[in-house]
Amino acid sequence: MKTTRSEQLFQHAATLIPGGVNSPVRAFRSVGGVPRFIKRGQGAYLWDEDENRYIDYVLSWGPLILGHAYPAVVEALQEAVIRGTSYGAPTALESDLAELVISTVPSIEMIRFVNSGTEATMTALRLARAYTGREKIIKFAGNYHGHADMLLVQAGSGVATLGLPDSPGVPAAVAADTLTAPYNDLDAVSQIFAQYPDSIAAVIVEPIAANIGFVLPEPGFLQGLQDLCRKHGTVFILDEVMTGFRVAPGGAQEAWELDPDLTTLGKVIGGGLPVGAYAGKREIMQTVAPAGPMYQAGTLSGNPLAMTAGLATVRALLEPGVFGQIADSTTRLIEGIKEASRSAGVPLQAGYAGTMFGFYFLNEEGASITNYAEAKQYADSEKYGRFFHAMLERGVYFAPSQFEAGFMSNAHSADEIESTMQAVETVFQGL
Ligand code: HOZ
Repeated sequence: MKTTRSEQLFQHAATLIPGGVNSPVRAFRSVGGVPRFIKRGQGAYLWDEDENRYIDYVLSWGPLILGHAYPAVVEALQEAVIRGTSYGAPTALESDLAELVISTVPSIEMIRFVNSGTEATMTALRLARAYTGREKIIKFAGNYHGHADMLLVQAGSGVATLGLPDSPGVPAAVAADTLTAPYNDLDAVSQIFAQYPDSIAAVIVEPIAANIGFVLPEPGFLQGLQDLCRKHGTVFILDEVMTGFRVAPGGAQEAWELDPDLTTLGKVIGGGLPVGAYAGKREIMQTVAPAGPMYQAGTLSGNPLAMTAGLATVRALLEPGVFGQIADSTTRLIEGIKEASRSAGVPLQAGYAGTMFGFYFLNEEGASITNYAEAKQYADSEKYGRFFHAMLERGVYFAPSQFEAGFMSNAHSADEIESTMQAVETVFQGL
């Protein structure tokens, strides 16, 4: 496969941008080699600058649930852009998207749009602290909630991929109020509550630990967290930036019948443009300025292009049969990969929920990964790197890290799944 142009572009970018990328996992550090510089995307496919074509299971890290350049989204954006790109003043579009999200995600009564998932989680925590008058928060080891200071503690995603300790530059005083527990360990959370019964402002959790690979919640874990929060007057924040509109149309909270106080969203609700949101119970959301005293603002928040792309995406996704078809493709792919791993004798842990998925190559037959410590212990990153490059050679683009999730779109037809499976079966034989 010719990659000359990507190599040249990467070398040039590295002289201008730290590591040559604007987000660390994109640099291929954990799998080695040169990141592909992308020229265009259409449907289920990406083309790089050397004109190599790939079936894309990264999908901009989740947002593109309809595939690249989905016609209804492109047309809506073309119509919107000639009316101006940003007004810094309210629009009807913001209420249209707000109504759509509120009517689809069970627990949400009010919503505030921001520009990224990082902004959403950071502000949801400020809100929880303002609402409760408390300062401590609980997060889970390996859960990634963006890169705000108090959340870069035992974080996942790029931090896990690069094997970084907690980031320098985070003041110890800011991190001191972030208490951590292992994911899927309710007893550890109970112990923290026993130690600080009236001081915890919020528990924030990824319903699926999807920034250390893909770890599903064990039965009762999320409900148990919600119960502990209710008991202690703590705000329960479900971080659905990845799972929102992906695990089910109403997110993980619909799938597992949860009622979080606050929800954070991003990715799908922006249809590929920069959007985040924090949302939840009216009583708590009324604390946000100018309705209440907790301040948060943003020049481009709720901008008309992002709202337009989000509306077109969510409307198309909610058309009858669309979500189910994407979920069926996910099931077919992952069940196929599991079957192929059994036939080839490759120890693998694979999982999926709705339209997202992930798999680990295990370095020990029979090992099971339920949290970050186990992911670090049992995930064979070297084997993942070989698999990743062999798939890339065959025109299939999975995440360039064992510690990231995969995503399916409406554009992935039976043909793309079939081609992917043929490549997987061949590659597994040589692993
Ligand atoms: N935080 C994203 C993965 N969970 C990576 C985003 C990117 O590199 O674009």
